[in-house]
Amino acid sequence: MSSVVVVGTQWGDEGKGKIVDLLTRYADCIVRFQGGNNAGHTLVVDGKKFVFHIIPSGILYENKRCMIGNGVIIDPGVLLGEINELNEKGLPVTPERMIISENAHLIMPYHQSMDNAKESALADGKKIGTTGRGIGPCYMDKVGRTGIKMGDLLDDSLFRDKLQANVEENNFILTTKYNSTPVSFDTIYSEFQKFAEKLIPYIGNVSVELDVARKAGKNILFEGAQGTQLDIDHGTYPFVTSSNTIAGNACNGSGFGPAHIDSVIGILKAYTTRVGEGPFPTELFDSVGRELQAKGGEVGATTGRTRRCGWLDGVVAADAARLNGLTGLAITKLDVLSGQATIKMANAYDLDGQKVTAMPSNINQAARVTPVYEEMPGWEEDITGVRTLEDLPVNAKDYIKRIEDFTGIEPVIVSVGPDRDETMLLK
Ligand code: 2SA
Ligand code: GDP
Ligand code: MG
Repeated sequence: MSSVVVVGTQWGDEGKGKIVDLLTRYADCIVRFQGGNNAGHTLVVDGKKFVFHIIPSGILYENKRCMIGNGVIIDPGVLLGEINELNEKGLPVTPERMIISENAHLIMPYHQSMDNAKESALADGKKIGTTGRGIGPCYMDKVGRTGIKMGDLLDDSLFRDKLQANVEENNFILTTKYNSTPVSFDTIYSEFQKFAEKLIPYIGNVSVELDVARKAGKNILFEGAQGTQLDIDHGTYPFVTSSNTIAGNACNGSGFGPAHIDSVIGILKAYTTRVGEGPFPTELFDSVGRELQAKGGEVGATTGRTRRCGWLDGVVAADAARLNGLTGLAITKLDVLSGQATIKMANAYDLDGQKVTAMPSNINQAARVTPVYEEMPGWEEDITGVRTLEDLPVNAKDYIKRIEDFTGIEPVIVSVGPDRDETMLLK
């Protein structure tokens, strides 16, 4: 295995949590490199469900090192809540098991206030449909060089000064532009002193640790969050999240050199979902869409919002193959398609009478394209109990083959249920 990156190929919620959990058995270190607690990664082990927002999914295994890289943004209250919840379930999270980069930025209460104020102020059609977790404003401060880093918790006067300036600036905007409630310096300061006490033992240099691990021949697994079409540069901008979600950011977001990455696994849901606003060419508004939503349990793992559903989009999959340099595919939720008489996959878009084979970067064009579909016969059988490719119905096998031929990427995992065991490892 050595160094493997796992990314979502669509709009997130492809089943990354499940696949990362599965691959963790071969890994020594599991690294989150972008996003924050907007992510919701669900794992089911022996019928027990876990949802992680910040902590790498690998935490369920013993003797693994979980790492939160510099590219991640951290809401300390949420992180401590997640740590406590795991402790209560008898899965202790300790500094021996987890390290947090000193360079990871903190999501502050005013980031959440700004996220919600900005969204409320946008007209329908312009709203992004954010998770309301303060993601955009936190990354704005990071890029604007005013952000507060995890490591600043170790230096009280630095933390105090930065907080003072940020509270002043954010309160000005919150009150004058958005007519919203200001935040209190004193409340935040005292709350963060308590957070610091608990989190300081976890803070360290993730890049140095990764280097030592790599040189010692350890296997490293990078866990992406959200998906390729939500990438700040390459996604359906502005209906995206505020980080780079593609595989290249595994390096930037953790301090690991690109030449040391060995493979990139793209998680591809057998159909498509999107939560939040923005273009979704293969979206279904009919009973098939509703069936996929219900059967797939397509509800946001963080916000509980209903996910929009549609057919598999080959254009999106091909974009993901290129943007991430995919070396393998993990096809998930194939079981959800059982019972569909006909299955469709978009193999191109029609844009004003022209055929296009990549997502247009112009957002109005992306919203206007119509999918060009190819149709395949479906299968009736429940396939959740199937454990080898050979035992799948022939039409399900043909569907997998078609995805492979279209994307040029070999499937390495097929998932037929949420549980760790409901999986076929093909390699
Ligand atoms: P944000 O909050 O600024 O990152 O929102 C910007 C857009 O990114 C989308 N986004 C997501 N899409 C899918 N899954 C995500 N995680 C949760 C989940 C989402 C949930 O696992 O289900 O519970 O609603 C995620 N996080 C961000 C978001 O919907 C906006 O379109
Ligand atoms: P992530 O954000 O990519 O980790 O995905 P989420 O956890 O947000 O959403 C994926 C959902 O699908 C979760 O509820 C998983 O338990 C579930 N899931 C994952 N793989 C499969 C599968 O193969 N079949 C079915 N039916 N559910 C799956
Ligand atoms: Mg999710």
